[in-house]
Amino acid sequence: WIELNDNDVSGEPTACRVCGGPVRRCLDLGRQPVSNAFLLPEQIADEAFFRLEVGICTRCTLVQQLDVVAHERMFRPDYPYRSSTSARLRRHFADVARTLHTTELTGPDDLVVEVGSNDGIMLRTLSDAGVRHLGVDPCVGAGDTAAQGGVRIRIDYFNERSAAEIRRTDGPAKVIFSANTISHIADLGSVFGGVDALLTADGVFVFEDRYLADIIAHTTFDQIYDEHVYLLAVRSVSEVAAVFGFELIDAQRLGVHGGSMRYTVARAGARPRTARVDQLIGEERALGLGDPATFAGFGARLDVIGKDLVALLTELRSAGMRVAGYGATSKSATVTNYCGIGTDLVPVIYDTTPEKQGRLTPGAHIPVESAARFTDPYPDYALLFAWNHAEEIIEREREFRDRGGRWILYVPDVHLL
Ligand code: JHZ
Ligand code: ZN
Repeated sequence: WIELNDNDVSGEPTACRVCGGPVRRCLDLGRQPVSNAFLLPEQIADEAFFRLEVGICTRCTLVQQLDVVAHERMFRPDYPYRSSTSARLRRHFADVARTLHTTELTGPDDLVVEVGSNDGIMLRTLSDAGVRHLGVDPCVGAGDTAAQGGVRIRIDYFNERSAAEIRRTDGPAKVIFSANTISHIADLGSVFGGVDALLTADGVFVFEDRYLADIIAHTTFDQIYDEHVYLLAVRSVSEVAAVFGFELIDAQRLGVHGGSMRYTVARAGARPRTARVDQLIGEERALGLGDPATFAGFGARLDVIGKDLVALLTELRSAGMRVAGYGATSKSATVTNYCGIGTDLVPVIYDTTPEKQGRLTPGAHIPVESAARFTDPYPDYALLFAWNHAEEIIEREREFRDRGGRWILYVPDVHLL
């Protein structure tokens, strides 16, 4: 498994993964596990850790991890995350599908390919509508669920090789879509190479990802974990696209995952660029998103959150209160491991995902139990790791609060609900 990278502690800038420019280190979140590697007790001895450090390229402004976990270790056949556990996301991706269908997939035989199709949350709607489609995802478990829902799946990584094969068998794609996957792929050259091999001359590559400006504004430091190799913004995506002969032609803000952006990319010069792109780049400049100093403030704020959270949990334990976690998110790996929160402070985390239940969380080794057991009996306090689904979860579990329970949230600061 992975070792901390000891030869990489000199503080010297390393080269940007995309443009080769100098990378300034700006944040160190310490020793972290593979965020979706939920463990059986006998697997603890073999657990892997890496150093989670983030830097910013002073040339193209791309925010990137310094050490990257190999994708085969992250996106394994038994990768447990399932997009469809959230009703809000099911609605969101049904809307995405309908929009793509009416705006881009207008020809009778147009093909759409999704990179990282997970359990088919988006393609299901297009499949039902009879649109020619293919989901590409290396995770067998999620892919099987998608296939059972009528979605055509290729269990594979998306890159030049797989894209060229798809083009041979299915022809070019009018749309290549992806949600919360592009930032997970360290080799962006392989992604754009794949898009180049597969996309029609006037097609679009549309992808969604958490937005750096929202991460900074709300201090959602837990969005930084192994899978999020890049924290994308409009300026950096625009630069990255240009490196590979593409152009960012539109960007649209989205509310999901605590604030995201939908990027629309086309071959350079193939489509007009909307005014929104330059407008957003101007706003990012005003926010200092390309400036390493912005991250110093972010680091200071996240340390306050961490200290406040541990202080609150320690106080509740001393007072004999029962505390439980809710939502065994990938994000929770960063929170628990950075703050040193283990079973002494949070003895259990409830979660609806069967693939995570009966296992231990990475690094912190907190047992995950079925969300059905949350009521049995209710804890006094519930730490909401799935804060991005707060509305949905608090509504479903409203009896918890009715009976005097309180939710603990830690973004944008530690507070009770
Ligand atoms: P959620 C994952 O992040 C990983 P995570 C990945 N890197 C990424 O970018 C995003 O998704 C898209 C549970 N839950 O969505 C289910 C309940 O128990 O915040 C999940 O385990 N009850 C690809 O893992 C977790 O919470 C509920 O009612 O941070 C939510 O995970 C709901 C709605 C969820 O993503
Ligand atoms: Zn760069």
